[in-house]
Amino acid sequence: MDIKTKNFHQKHDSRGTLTFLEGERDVPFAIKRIYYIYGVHPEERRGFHAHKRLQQYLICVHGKCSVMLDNGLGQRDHVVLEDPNAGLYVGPGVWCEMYGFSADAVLLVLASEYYDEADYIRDYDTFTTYVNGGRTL
Ligand code: T46
Repeated sequence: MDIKTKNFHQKHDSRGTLTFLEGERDVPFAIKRIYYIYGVHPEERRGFHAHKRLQQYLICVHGKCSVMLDNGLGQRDHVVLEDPNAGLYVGPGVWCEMYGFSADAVLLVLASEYYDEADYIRDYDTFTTYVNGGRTL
């Protein structure tokens, strides 16, 4: 499955901590878009889609949330995001569901492409057909 977790650079001093990352250096793409998700009810789930081309880094910069990742070929993973210094890379062709948001969670996402609804696969059966080679979408 095309996912990985990574810790970014941190600078600590008496004033606190600064984390930084650079496009095409710390993340493997030029960052074209940033969005963030917050105010999610703890019982709510989001996502339920995969992307055809989009690469993303998910960083929970405050609070906590979890991500379920599925490659459509029988492999599933769950990743807890609760460290503002840690990112989860999600490549194309990975079904993604976010859940378990704490009330104070802020999920920051760095994306390799501008928003394009045509890049989303929002139906799970269509997704499994897609990753199994039925790429006639
Ligand atoms: C993803 C996960 C991690 C825009 O107009 N522009 C944007 O850049 C984005 C991200 C969304 N939207 C619109 C599309 C929908 O009308 O905002 C609305 C909510 O988006 P969506 O239901 O796709 O949100 P999530 O939380 O289910 O998924 C989002 C991203 O869309 C998706 O790419 O990988 O976060």
